[in-house]
Amino acid sequence: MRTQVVIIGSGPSGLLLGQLLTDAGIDNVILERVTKDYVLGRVRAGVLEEGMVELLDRAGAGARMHAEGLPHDGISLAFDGQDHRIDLHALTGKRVMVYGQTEVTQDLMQKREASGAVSIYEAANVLPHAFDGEHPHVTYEKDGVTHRLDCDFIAGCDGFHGISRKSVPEAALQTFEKVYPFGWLGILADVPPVSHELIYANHPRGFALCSMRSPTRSRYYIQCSLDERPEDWSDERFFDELRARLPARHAEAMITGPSFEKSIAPLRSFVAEPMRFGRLFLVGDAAHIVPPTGAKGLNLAASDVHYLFEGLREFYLDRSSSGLDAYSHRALKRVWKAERFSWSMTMMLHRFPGTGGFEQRVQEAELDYLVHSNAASTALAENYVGLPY
Ligand code: RFL
Ligand code: PHB
Repeated sequence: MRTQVVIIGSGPSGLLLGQLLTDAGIDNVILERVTKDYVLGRVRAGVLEEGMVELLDRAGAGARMHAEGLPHDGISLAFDGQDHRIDLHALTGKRVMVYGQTEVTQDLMQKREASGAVSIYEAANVLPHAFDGEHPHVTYEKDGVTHRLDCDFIAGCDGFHGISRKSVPEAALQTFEKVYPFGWLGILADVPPVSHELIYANHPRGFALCSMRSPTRSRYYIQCSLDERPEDWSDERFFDELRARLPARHAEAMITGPSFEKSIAPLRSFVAEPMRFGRLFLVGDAAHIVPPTGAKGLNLAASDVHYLFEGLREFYLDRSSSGLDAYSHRALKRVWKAERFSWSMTMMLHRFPGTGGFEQRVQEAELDYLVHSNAASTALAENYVGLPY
């Protein structure tokens, strides 16, 4: 079998790239290791930048997001028992959209199905080959039979643990990594959110985040140590700890209820350079990871897709390789700015085990400066709503 672009991974990166290519008349096949339901069951990001909203519209997958998503004009930083609102819209003229990654994935899957483009789920042992030459191919197993897909290009959209990055010779890859000494324990519960905007809280007991998926569904997180287990956290214990980390007026107003998802995510910063090896391109989490504090993971995947799609479109429609040649450099420039922002939000909002009094005072000074300086608030807002592509 032959196609123009093989996409490894049916997460948001792979699906968005696939849809843009299909709409441009560029043939592509998606190979996914697990089932569709498994992909849809993963609860992850919730905040979309305007750039991503525009890309979903361009892919024709934005209708439900506009109907059901929640546009937000601001966020709150809570510390010292007080809320401090950052007016994203007043400071930048932009807003963010709160709409779950699960919904984005579902909308893109539906669109792909309607377009008739091929996705192969439960494809085992997916392996990219010969991508350093002109004629790459990908092999995979389905129902015990080995298949070969010849193609022009391979897009590695297979996340941090995928095979694409691992297939690149080690000497060709430079990696940068920072692992943080804590995780986030997150829950989903069908209770109204405590506030209609997100609250990022820095408290002596640790960081907390109040987010949401809809006016009746809340997504809450608390910083936890890496040896915690979700099963040791009853809903009651979770909500007690969350309330203890919030300003009194939120703690008192919080409506609690049974959670239906509870998990711990470790926090990591990671970048692999470059993002292109011959005819293999790394996209999204396959190339980089950010801690979730800046809400950037999914949005970076979208900007990578934008740069790669433009490169492929130019290659097929304008017969020019310049966009593909520029892909790694263009994507990495934006990736590193989001890495910096996510790292700085993480450092500013969490309590670090073993931190001395000096670092603690510096953190307090930074928060105080941030909310009282128009310049500093604007810098945060500009990064939070997303830097231009
Ligand atoms: P994904 O979503 O990981 O999708 C990759 C897909 O590739 C498949 N795959 C393979 N397919 C074929 N062969 C193989 N060998 C394969 N190996 C893997 C996988 O099954 C999967 O379907 O990557 P993508 O598309 O680049 O999208 C990136 C985003 O998912 C990611 O940046 C965000 O979800 C990160 N992230 C968060 N970002 C935020 O902005 N806010 C959050 O709150 C947030 N929470 C999270 C997160 C990521 C998490 N991970 C990675 C464990 C919470 C978690 C737990
Ligand atoms: C979420 O809603 O899951 C969410 C929102 C903002 C973040 C991280 C996660 O910074």
